Amino acid sequence: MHIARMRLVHCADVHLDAAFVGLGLPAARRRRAALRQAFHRVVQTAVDIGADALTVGGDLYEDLRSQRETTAFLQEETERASCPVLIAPGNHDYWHPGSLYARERWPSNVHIFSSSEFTEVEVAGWRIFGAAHLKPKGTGNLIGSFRVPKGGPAIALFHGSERGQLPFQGEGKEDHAPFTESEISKCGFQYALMGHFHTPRVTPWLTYPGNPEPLTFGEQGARGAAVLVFDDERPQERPQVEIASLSTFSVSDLEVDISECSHSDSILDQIEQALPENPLVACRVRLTGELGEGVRLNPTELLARLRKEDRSIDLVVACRPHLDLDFLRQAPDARGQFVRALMARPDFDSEVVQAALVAGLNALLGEEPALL
Ligand SMILES: [Mn+2]
Repeated sequence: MHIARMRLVHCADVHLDAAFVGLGLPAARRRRAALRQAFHRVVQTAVDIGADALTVGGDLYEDLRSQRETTAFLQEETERASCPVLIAPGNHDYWHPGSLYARERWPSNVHIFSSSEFTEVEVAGWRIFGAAHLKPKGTGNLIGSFRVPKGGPAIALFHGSERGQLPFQGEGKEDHAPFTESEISKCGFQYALMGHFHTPRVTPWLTYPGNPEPLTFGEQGARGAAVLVFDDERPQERPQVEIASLSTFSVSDLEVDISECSHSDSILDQIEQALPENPLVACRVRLTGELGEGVRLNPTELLARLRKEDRSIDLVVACRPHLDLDFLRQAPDARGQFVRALMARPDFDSEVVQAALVAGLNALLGEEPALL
């Protein structure tokens, strides 16, 4: 017998313990704390709405980086959900005998799928079928050859790349467990609860909730978990899906023109003025314009000064150096020879040759990697 409605909270790609490469240690630590807060809020959402289950579409944590504390945190939080918690491991938290999933004890309300074949769990009279990644890469199509056994409406829960969406999800997103949306109904599923793509996406057949807390720059827009309401009195109707915004940080891209800066301290001032006051906005600052004559710019030094406390800041140096090429090409040493060789190239104005010019001159002058 079915209970007419099923309410689920669905999240994925929390990436607990992520490295946050390039932000500096204090900021990265703060961001990892925010990942935990995000999952805490996901659980709280399930508690608040009295969800029938909390589903996790993989990449809950990062296997290679998982810390001992992560286990205790997850055990406590999943128990607190006080509803069934169904976890379908992904490529970052793939199930293997040494994984947290396999070697730790989990509260009795937690079900971790441990086979790459779909297996069934009943939730409030509904059938949820989950499958797991068993390796960090090279997982093939999990859904294609599966056929849902006869019975009531069935919902799939797994981590995978819907092929039609790859172009939307940015470059560098690996094709883990690829499948196409049309396979969902072909297998006999009514709907699929997904993980892997970090941009939230809701279609009539599937939901990618996205990561509940931004992991890299460019991940703009609301981040959180999906709240889904299924109604079996209208099985042909799609579930109602809402993305609840739960993140602590937001990410922002700023452009700062440093052409008017007359010394390195004024570059620092200029950036600081542009930064939002709210320290929970992570900023990627792109420096543009042309450096004034004699003004030195050392991005490493600048970042160290900008990252007061645990602020999440990154710098992209896209400004042109001030170079007196007429003077430099006449230098009677390796510098002159180097500049003349580059100037003779037909692609001298290209970005890559300009970057080589600056890097080469820095090297010849025995400077740290920095702009002149
Ligand atoms: Mn993934």
